[in-house]
Amino acid sequence: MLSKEWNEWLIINAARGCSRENLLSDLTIKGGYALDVAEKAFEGVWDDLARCTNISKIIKGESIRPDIESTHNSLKVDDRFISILMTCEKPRIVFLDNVLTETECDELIALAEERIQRSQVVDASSGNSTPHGARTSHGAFFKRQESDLITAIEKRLAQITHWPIEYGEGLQVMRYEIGEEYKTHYDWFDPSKTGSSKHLSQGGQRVGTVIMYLSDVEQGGGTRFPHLGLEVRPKKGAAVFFANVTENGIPDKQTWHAGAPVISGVKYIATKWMRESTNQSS
Ligand SMILES: O=C(O)CCC(=O)C(=O)O
Repeated sequence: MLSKEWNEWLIINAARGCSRENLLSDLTIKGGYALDVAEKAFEGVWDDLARCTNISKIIKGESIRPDIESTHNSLKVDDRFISILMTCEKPRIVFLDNVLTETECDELIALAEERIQRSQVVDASSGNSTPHGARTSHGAFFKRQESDLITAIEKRLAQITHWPIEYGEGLQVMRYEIGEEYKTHYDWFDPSKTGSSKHLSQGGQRVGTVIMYLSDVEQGGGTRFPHLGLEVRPKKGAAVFFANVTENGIPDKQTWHAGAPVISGVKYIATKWMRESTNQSS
């Protein structure tokens, strides 16, 4: 445990954007703390910071994460009814049907196939994207509002989740063939990892995820949440939404999830990640 003075020093300097290396070096050399004590304090400071920045928004009645109004069993957006088939409060997960039409799914797949490449993951230390054995699918990125179809889908998602289009990352379509998967991971950026800073500085934390299923899959390919014993099975046109942060804005460890290996068929999904604020990189 750090003294009250050193803890305050750590919170202030982490909030100023000082690097992990410099903070740990000062805590160990100047503060005289053992490295494991300093590292533990450094990791814990991000929860404190998230609480501080979000408390002011909560007091003002502002939302700190996207969410779906689920008091009724369906939602009317534009010209369509979207069914709410499953909800969970903590972590916040909502399973929706009829989010996309068959034609929208097919058109998105066709667009993605023109530019599909081996999927990558964000390296926690460098922040760069790199191919990895944990994610064996192929994927295609689209710019925000790149075409009429994408704009229509993004508007619909913004209406459903009460989260502005500009806070979203560009849509990503992924294809999983037999045996391909995305092993367990979090969608939120870990603030204690060096590589996260470049992502967090462009629109903040990933506060929500919507995974839209573009194909039916004969066997396998579910979206699994191992901490909850929950698996969402792919259904063309359906979608699963989850908030990556708690109601206080803290990265939610319960959202540990995976795309299970496809056993038979081909799985296509479109993922929309939503940031805390305007995301200029998309
Ligand atoms: O393929 C899936 O079902 C999960 C995809 C996923 O985890 C993601 O896009 O973050």
